Amino acid sequence: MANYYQPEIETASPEEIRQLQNERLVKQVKHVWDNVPYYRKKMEEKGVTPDDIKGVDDLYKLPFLCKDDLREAYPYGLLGMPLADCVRIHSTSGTTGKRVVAFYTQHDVDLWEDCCARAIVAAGGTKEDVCQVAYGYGLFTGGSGLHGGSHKVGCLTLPMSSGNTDRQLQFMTDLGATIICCTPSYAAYLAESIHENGLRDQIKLKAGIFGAEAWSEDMRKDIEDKLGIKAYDIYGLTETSGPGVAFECEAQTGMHINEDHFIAEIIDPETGEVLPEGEKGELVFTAITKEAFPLLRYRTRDICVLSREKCSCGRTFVKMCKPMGRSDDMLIIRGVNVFPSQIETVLLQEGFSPNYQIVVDRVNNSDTFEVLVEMTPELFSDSLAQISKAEKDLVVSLKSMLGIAAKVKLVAPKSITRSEGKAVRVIDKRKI
Ligand code: DLL
Repeated sequence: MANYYQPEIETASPEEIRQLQNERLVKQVKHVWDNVPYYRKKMEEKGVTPDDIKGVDDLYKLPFLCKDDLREAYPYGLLGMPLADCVRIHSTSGTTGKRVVAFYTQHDVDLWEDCCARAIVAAGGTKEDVCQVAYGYGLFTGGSGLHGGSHKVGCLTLPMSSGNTDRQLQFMTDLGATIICCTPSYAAYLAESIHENGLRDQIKLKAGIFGAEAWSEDMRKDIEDKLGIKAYDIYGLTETSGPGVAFECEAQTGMHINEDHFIAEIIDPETGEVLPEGEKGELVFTAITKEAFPLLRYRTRDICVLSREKCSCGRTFVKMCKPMGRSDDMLIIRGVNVFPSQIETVLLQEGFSPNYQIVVDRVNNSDTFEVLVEMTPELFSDSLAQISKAEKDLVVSLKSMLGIAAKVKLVAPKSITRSEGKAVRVIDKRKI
């Protein structure tokens, strides 16, 4: 019996949910104290022991974790279980060369898939549905997460992975997919292709579950109109398992956070102070059921507002709004997390100066990504062939660091405007 089906939790009273969180938090803090020396040291430095944490009200006493901690503790330093008990990793970009690696026990995978199953059920999914998973499979969490969730609901699962649009459309029409899971930008692209190919009458889609990047209400309307579906948002991050930390219901007024697995806080990103409900700030998660990668007070850098207003769907889990931006400089380009510092690392390794500019735009619902880099004076006086070779080499090095292709344009020395204050490294022309 799939254990995602727990309507009694999704609609429990806030007091019951709080009680469950209190119990799970106390247990989790003890688990981390006993098994994660890196975090135990942080607690000791703050003068906190597990005895000080009696419930959610004491959460503020615990130290934060952030991406830098993950880098410092890479790869095994935050592991909460023996490696022999872990069955999976997933990974995403880190702030510099080191990637974030998250570990899962079989129990972690099960709970994660339950969370994704809830998202599919909230989008109207049942065992009668054909669910096309067009998020990337592999190190990225999108494909595996929704795939597992789809199995738990009992849908016929089409494990398409991302890309290969012709094949996506063929399976979508031939097998009568009723639910599509992918990034919103890919959904918009699929919608366009369906129109161009005159396939609108041949598709049976009723719902889409879209996340991993920011998307606007306008984009939602556009996709819904073009595909004749209801488009649901889904949120998550690799560090907290992946998609399914929060999901939208039919009310489409924010995403319910799976509070039996995650405690959410909103903090002031400057001071770290916890903000009252309804205020805008940085979203922080404490994972209270994860065994292998049990992060406490993890700073997501996503800027958000939480709301406990009664939801018409009957679920009582707190809702988060669509992320409104980030408190760091991470960009999400074609669904891939990119940090300017990664680009800087490559340029310095390849003998360039750190004078560069990243230009991102969205053309035909797809992200364009260009990096302008100043040539060294020596290269500038070289032949065009050598300059072109240097450009090609940089494309390869950047692709290997970032995991996605950037267009590289080498420009004359000192031609990128110098700033008197903060350098303007990123020109993001996308309207989100
Ligand atoms: O993007 C996990 C995911 C996969 C979520 C599929 C939803 C669907 P990461 O690659 O680690 O994990 O990136 C996490 O992506 O901190 C947000 O900044 C952003 N993000 C994720 N979902 C949304 C969303 C996956 N629905 C980072 N809206 C997060 C806006 C989102 N931003």
